[in-house]
Amino acid sequence: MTITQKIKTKALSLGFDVVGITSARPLEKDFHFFKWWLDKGYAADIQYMYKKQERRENPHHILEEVQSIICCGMNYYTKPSQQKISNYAWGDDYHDILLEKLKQLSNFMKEELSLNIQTKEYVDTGAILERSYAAQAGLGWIGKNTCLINKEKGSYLFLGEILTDLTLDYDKPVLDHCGTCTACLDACPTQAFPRPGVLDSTKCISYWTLEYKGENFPKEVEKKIGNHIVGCDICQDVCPWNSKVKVSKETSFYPRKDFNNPPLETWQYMTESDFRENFRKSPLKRLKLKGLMRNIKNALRNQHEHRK
Ligand code: B12
Ligand code: SF4
Ligand code: SF4
Repeated sequence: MTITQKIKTKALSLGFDVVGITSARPLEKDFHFFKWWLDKGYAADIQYMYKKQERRENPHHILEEVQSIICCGMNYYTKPSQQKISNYAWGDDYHDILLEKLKQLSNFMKEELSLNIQTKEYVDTGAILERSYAAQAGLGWIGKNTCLINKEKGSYLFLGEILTDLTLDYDKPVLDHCGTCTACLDACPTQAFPRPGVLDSTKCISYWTLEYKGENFPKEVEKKIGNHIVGCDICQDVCPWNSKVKVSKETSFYPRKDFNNPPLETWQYMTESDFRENFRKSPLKRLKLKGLMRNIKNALRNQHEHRK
């Protein structure tokens, strides 16, 4: 087995569902697309998207000697989403779970393969074009809903990567399999896609419920959010490539008690200490009690108006 094969075999045995490797060279076209997207205002007021641009442009600004990016994906699908809390947020925080596995993979390379290498692991929060490198590494194609989709595993995949100064064998990108389908574009309740493959965060429910920091939603978006509390999965739920997706092997992603059908009427009276207790290790922690309450109250208001 080559070193590349040993690394990939280990990644799969650690619980990743897909793994591919690509050169760490800058992806100029993707970075230009990213800049265009920012200039159009499609990142809304997500502050971290405007920072550390040199790192997004060239991963050498993260790890000077970087040669390769090992891209890993992990299926997080647990059940059809209830449209209130998005699938990704039902269990433990994916950042911690994937990061731990990436660190184990780096240790394997250093200790068991005795490689004298540098590594830097990221899951979501690094200023790196994650979907672009994952697509270069052959993990899947970028769908019209902007998600990375794998032909066998669908798009409910979290992405994480290891930057390393080791040179490895590289994978090739795969073909686009969206074809003439437009299911995601048609199903988006807020028309958040100005065109296929472009998402305007200022219209996306995921942005409003997760990233927007204001105390109340602007009047014109309140209703559009409907009964969503955390994120939104609609443009993935309708994708035919997710119709046969298997449930994740990672049990820590499975829904916690109450998450399948959250008792909003009781949740709205949650105290700080209830919040800390209920959402320990959960991605909902990031919303803080204030953000969760804003979302719950809006969802309840919309539910009541809908019933009238
Ligand atoms: C900001 C952000 C958001 C924003 C904006 C989303 C967006 N589509 O850009 C908001 C808050 C809306 C969001 C929502 C969600 N997010 Co998010 N998000 C990010 C984050 C931090 C940055 C994404 C980004 O750079 N956007 C800018 C646009 C321009 O980039 P992009 O869509 O990724 O496209 C890149 C490539 O596809 C390529 N490309 C695309 N089109 C074109 C066209 C041309 C011509 C070229 C050359 C290149 C090119 O270049 C782009 C730049 O790299 C990434 C983590 C990361 N560090 O990358 C996670 C990430 C994209 N999010 C993720 C997830 C899971 C979600 C949600 C499902 C969460 C939820 N349930 O609510 C939704 C999905 C909504 C959707 N349809 O995308 C996953 C996606 C995994 C996957 N399989 O694709 C990521 C990768 C986090 C992770 N590590 O797992 N997210
Ligand atoms: S996550 Fe929801 S609101 Fe955002 S683009 Fe997809 S379907 Fe539209
Ligand atoms: S729903 Fe159709 S168009 Fe949208 S990402 Fe899936 S295959 Fe592509």
